[in-house]
Amino acid sequence: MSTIEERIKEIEDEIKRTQYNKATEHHIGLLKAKIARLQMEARAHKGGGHYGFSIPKSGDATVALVGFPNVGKSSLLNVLTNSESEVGSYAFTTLKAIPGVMEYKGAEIQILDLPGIIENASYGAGRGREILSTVRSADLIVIVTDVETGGLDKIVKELYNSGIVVNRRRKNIEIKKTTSGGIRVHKPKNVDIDSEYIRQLMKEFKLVNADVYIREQVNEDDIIEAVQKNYVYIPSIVAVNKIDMNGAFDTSPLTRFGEVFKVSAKNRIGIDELREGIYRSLKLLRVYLRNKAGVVDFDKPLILTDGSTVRDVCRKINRSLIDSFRYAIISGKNRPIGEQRVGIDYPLLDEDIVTIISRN
Ligand SMILES: Nc1nc2c(ncn2[C@@H]2O[C@H](COP(=O)(O)OP(=O)(O)OP(=O)(O)O)[C@@H](O)[C@H]2O)c(=O)[nH]1
Ligand SMILES: [Mg+2]
Repeated sequence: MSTIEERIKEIEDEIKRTQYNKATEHHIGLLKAKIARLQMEARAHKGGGHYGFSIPKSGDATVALVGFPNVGKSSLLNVLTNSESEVGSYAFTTLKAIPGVMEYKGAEIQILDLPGIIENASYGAGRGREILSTVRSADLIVIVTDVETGGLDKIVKELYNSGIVVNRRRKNIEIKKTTSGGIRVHKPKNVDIDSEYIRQLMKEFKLVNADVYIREQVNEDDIIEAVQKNYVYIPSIVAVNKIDMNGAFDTSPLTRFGEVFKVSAKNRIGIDELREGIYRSLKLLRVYLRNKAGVVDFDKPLILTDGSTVRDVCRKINRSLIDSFRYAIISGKNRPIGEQRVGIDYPLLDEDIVTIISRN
């Protein structure tokens, strides 16, 4: 371990020893900020490396299977996709990223089987850097565990240490550096985080002059993430494998990591539900196009992500359509009022039927 890593461990131990209460919460928050800053330093030290297992992204979305060794990640990849990843009854069977494709409701979803995560992965243990760097670019994380394995918070911690936040969204916080004036905190009355506390947190990151805009209820984690900027937020679900060994397994402690699916890769239990859960969590939109002859192709939807607009449809068909665009006609299952004429920035719903009218 490097000296930075030792220093982080020391502070982590101090947090563990400190009873959490009103009198100590700010102290603990500042220690967390210190850890976050040291971790950033540790990453920069090691070259910051964004070198994953160079698997090119393919399809409409990418899903990473993340979990301890031997829980059945490869077995799951094999039942979810067309791929064959080696399965073994011991830890560290998988040594690199193995991609597979799951076709579901017209979407092609890339699933990545990865080596197991172990403690200190974020410091590079067990090819941790490559694993976490690959996970970083995923659209969804499936945390895989089994009925005999606990400690998922350790996995979440390794992800967090490498700058990956699961199952939580980015908060509306803006930090603008200034040249003078100290730390000025701007927040609505109902946001109760203490301004002096925010000043102290900023100090941990050596920020002395800045305007801090806080637009909703936040805690110190949200602030720490906003200062460092290099966090990614990825939704997560949990797959509890080997349910054939213990059907009564209690999943309630796991719900804080995301929606939980009980599965058995071996006996193919719960696999369809997991497929549907993956698809639903990706929040993909299916858009059907009407061609010049007026025929709708329901077999080959365009797959877009939540929040996409007509512009994204044009972009997917052919960039030049954006320039020649006149208007679009939209209808669909989720549009009770029937056909509507809309502009290029109109937001789409799942299963919209779209006709693009262009100038040529
Ligand atoms: N009982 C039972 N065993 C399973 C199930 N799925 C996988 N296994 C067994 O669990 C062991 C590990 O399976 P893998 O798929 O290799 O696990 P992994 O998570 O990819 O392991 P690493 O690559 O080493 O991290 C193998 O012996 C599998 O046969 C299941 O649903 N039920
Ligand atoms: Mg494996």
